[in-house]
Amino acid sequence: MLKKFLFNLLLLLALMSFSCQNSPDLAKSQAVVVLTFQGKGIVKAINQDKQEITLDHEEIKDYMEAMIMDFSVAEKSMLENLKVGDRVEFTLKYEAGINTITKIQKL
Ligand SMILES: [Cu+2]
Repeated sequence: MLKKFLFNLLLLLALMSFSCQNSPDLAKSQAVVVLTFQGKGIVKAINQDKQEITLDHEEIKDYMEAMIMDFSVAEKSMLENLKVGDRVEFTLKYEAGINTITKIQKL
């Protein structure tokens, strides 16, 4: 009797952990939010090694106030023709909490 109870309990726990492990992961993978924003700013620094650019950017509509911050760029080559002081226009991709500049050009 006790054995059957324990078995049922274990079965229940197994089912619970199965559903708990799977449904949130599934929900997460289906709900990866990818957003893109357009921005403008001034180049403050370029770090080729870290593949980063520091921009003094204007307000990014529906996303950020104006500020100076570092951004990762999708490819190192995107930094090649830029220098400190350039005014730029950029496309920012937000995915799973990470910002990446996917396009940047001098204005
Ligand atoms: Cu910012």
